[in-house]
Amino acid sequence: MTNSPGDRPSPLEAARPDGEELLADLLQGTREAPYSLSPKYLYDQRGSELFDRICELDAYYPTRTELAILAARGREISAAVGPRALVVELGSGSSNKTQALLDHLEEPAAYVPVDISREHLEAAAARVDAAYPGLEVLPVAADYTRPYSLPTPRTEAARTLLYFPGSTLGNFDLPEAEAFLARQAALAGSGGAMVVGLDLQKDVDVLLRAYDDPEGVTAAFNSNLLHRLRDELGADLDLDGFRHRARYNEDLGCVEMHLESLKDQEIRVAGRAIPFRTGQTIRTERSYKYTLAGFRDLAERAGFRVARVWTDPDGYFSVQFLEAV
Ligand code: AVJ
Repeated sequence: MTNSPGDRPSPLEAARPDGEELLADLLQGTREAPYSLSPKYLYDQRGSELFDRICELDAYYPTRTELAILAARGREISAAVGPRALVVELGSGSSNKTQALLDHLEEPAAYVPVDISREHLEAAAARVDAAYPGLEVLPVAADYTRPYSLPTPRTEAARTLLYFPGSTLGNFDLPEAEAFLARQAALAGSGGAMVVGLDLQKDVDVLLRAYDDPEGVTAAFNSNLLHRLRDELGADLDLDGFRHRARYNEDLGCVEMHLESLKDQEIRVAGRAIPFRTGQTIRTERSYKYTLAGFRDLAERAGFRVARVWTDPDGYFSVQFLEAV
C-alpha cells in the first residue's frame, strides 16, 4: 500500500472477496428489486486508488475535515486518553490519520493495527515502526467485524483505546453499528475507550455534492463495480448503459450510491440474466450521517458513554471520545 491520504475503509476493502463470493452476492442481491450489493466490492485495487482520489476532492469534505479536527484537538484528545494506552486501530489506516493520533498521545504502550489484508497490515506496521522508533507495533491479521483477541504489549497498558477514524462506521446499518460497538466495548474491557470519526447530517446539497463530485471521480469509483463484473465474472453487460447516482435517503438518514440503468436491459452472468428496467438501480453503498444526539443514544445502547465530542466550525464532521461503561 502506498502512503495514501485517504481513509482506509477496512472491513470493506479488507474482505478481498474472490470471484465466487462476488458472484454469489451479486445473484443474491439481485433476486428481487430493489437490488443491492455490498460496498466492500468497491475496493479492489482500482477502486482503492479512486477512493484515495475522492479523499482529495474539494467536494469530498470528510477526510480533510476529520484531519483538521484531529490536528486542532490533539492535546485535548491526548488528555482524554491519558498515558500508556494500548492503541488498537480498526483497519490499518492511512498514515496521516494514524499519525494524527499517535503524534499527540503520551507514551502509548503499543500500536495494534487490525486488518484482514496482510499486505496492508504489514505496510502499516512498517510505517509506524519507522515513524515511532521505540513504540512496540503488534499487527493483528483479522476481520475486526468478527471476534478477535488483542495481543499483550511488553509495557503494561493503562487502558485499551480503539481508534476507528474515517466514518467507516457509517457504512453499517444502525442495528449493525450498535452490535458492532457493543462487541468493541466488551473487547476493550473495563476502562476501555474509543476515538471514532463520524460524519454528521448537514445540508443535502453539500452531501450530494460529496458523493457526486463535478470531476466525476465518485462516478468512476462506483462504475468500477461494473468493470469488476465484466473482468472478474465475465459478465456480458453494457458499461455505458448505467450511470452513477447519489441519493439522500430521508427515512434512514444516509447517502446512497446507486448504479442506474439507462435502458431496459440485462446483465448476463454465469448463465443467468439480471433484468433492469429504465431507471432501475442497484444500490452499492449506504453512508449514514449521524446527529450528535442520535449517535449518543446508539453508543449508550452499545455500552459506551460519549465523554467528549469535537467538531469543525461548520459542524460537518465529529471526532468522539467514548468510554466503555
Ligand atoms: C469510506 C465509507 C467513509 O461513505 O464517505 C466515499 C466511502 N463512498 N465516496 C463514505 C465513499 C463514496 C466513504 N467511507
